[in-house]
Amino acid sequence: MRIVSSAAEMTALSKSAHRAGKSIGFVPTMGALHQGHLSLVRAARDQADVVVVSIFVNPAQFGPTEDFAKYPRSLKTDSAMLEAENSDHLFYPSVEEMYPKDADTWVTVEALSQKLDGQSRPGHFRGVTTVVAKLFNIVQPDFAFFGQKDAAQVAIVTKMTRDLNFDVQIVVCPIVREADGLAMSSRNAYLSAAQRRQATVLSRSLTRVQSLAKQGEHDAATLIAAARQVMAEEPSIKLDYFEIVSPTTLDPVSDISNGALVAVAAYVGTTRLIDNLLLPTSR
Ligand code: PAJ
Repeated sequence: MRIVSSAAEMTALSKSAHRAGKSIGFVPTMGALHQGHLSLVRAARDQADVVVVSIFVNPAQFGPTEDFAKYPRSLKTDSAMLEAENSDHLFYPSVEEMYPKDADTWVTVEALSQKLDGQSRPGHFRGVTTVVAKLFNIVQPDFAFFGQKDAAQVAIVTKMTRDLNFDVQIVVCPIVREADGLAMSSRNAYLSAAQRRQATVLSRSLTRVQSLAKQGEHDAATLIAAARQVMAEEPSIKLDYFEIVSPTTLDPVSDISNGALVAVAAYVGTTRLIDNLLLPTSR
């Protein structure tokens, strides 16, 4: 696997792959890789000829009081994991390479960026869409792989890809969980042993909604109330939001019969965790 830190060199590699008739599968990440990330790499390996993974802790998507400085960075173990998955190229740019001092252009999906996590993380999705647009231009992928774990990010990147005519197919992969249900996340590393146990309440609240929905409860307000009751079982965890929305517009729905995205975000100590569940249409 080749580690590439220059954007121009990355683009040259992608162009030569395309000239050779090869398709490119791209997995953007911020590193501190776990099985969730690797599931995307495997999907890329299955679907494309050349697999490019990026690791870039993107300062533009962190708020001023957020964890940019302490975000886990582990290039050595990450690159060994990617090597073991037969990735072809690791794009690992510096902040200066991605954001030269005079950079002054942003990509924003206006309305969607204000919904769900966008409400409590102002500017977050502007940072995500700007870096993903730049990465798409640099890597020139045919397919780009994203995890359902970040459901709002999926909706926003899909919208950006359409609105800006990126010639990239977005492939969404299911959430990979720990044995006790906790969604895998690089941020789980911040949790103490006690917090790690408490954190399972997020997935338990979603499971509760899922079983009530299966029993025929279609009213979103009733489902949210039941989920909030489960969340209250861990009083030290501070709920940020629990919402039932359309997976594409991220607007609340009052009835889940046409399918819905059930999304939760909560603070476990100072660590913000998110999780979600896609309910299928029951009509
Ligand atoms: P990061 O949090 O590193 O996640 C990279 C990709 O891995 C995202 O598409 C995310 O949804 C996926 N992922 C994370 N945990 C997962 C899990 N448990 N199961 C399945 N997929 C999972 O998301 C970002 O980085 C950044 O915002 C990025 C898109 C790289 C832009 O900076």
